[in-house]
Amino acid sequence: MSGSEFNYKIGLIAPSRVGKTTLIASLLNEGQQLLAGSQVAMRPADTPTANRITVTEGVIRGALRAKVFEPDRVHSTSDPSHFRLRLQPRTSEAPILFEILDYPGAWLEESGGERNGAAWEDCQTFLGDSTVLIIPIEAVLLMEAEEKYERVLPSQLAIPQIEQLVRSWAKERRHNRHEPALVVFCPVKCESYLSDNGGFQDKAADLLARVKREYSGVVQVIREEAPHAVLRYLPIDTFGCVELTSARWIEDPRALGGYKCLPRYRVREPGVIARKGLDDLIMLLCNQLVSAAQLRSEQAAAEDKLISEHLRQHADGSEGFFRDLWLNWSGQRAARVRRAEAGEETYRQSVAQSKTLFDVLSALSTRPEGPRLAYLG
Ligand SMILES: Nc1nc2c(ncn2[C@@H]2O[C@H](COP(=O)(O)OP(=O)(O)OP(=O)(O)O)[C@@H](O)[C@H]2O)c(=O)[nH]1
Ligand SMILES: [Mg+2]
Repeated sequence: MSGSEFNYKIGLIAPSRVGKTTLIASLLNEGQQLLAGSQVAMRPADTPTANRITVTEGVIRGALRAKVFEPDRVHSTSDPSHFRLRLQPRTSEAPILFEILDYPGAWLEESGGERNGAAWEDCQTFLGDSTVLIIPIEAVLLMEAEEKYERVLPSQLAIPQIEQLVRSWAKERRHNRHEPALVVFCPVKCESYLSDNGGFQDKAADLLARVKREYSGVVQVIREEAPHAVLRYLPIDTFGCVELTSARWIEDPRALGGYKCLPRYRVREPGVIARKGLDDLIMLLCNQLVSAAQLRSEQAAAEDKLISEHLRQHADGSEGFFRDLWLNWSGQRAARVRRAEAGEETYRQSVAQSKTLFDVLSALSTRPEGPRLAYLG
């Protein structure tokens, strides 16, 4: 936390090419749309964040211009970067900063590799500090792996690596039990499996069943280490306007498990992004993050109140006739009263801050939950 700004870290865990960068960049757009006309604004908190988001958006919009969407036209992330989004109530001095770390998913697969071990350590520290974990899941891989290819799933979904990271995260949450702890399992690229956003088939139940099956170990780890954590399931379309036309499996000795899935997509006319599920994600984040902020603010207010009461007692309390007399004569009593008044002012200010945060919470979390949201575990 810097100054009066609440800083909330959001951790993302997924291997390469799942859709982390796209998801983060989409959050700002969705947040702004959600907050349009309200007393709260969401903005990039710094120039690098603003630039990264506009560059990512430009690349995606460009890729969706074509009739056929080619995923490889969107490049992998090469360096870790912090996306910072500020949630700013128009009337308040107490904004909330969402900080999301984006990193090359390949680092998760190979623990940073030979050259990036230290930077990967930093990423892991960030993930451990995050109260919220988002686990984007490659829906196409999961849904298109028929029996013969199912054995590639644990390695290509990076389940053992995710379990390890989640275990460290859950241990941290166990230490900070009073804080909210949330994990959101988010299948992405599910445009062709759900029928509520232009898709032709409804495989929602199958998708959920497969996520439960493949991530059961991850869920178990969280249950063991941090039973108080809330586990949600939320499929997300960051594009919404593409359709899977085929998913071919080829033998590839470099691919984990020896086979690689090659999806092909058609762009649904007119190629305009139709996000789905991100509003629920923002609502979940705000609920959890702001209630954490509120808790912390209330704790601070309680501490300030205690100090102010202590100072007041110290200022007013009688310490015996001769000592009281001396306190008054020497001017120390007046100094104590001044300190007590300053303490009361700090207390009043922190209460006012809690109220502002509460306003933000109400603005964002009164939305009803969408039908895609489910509990997991
Ligand atoms: N069909 C579809 N493709 C998506 C979606 N989200 C992302 N993609 C595509 O999936 C590919 C990978 O997305 P990225 O956001 O770059 O993935 P990443 O997890 O950041 O990958 P690394 O940077 O390598 O870790 C890109 O071609 C994206 O355009 C989605 O919701 N639907
Ligand atoms: Mg990326």
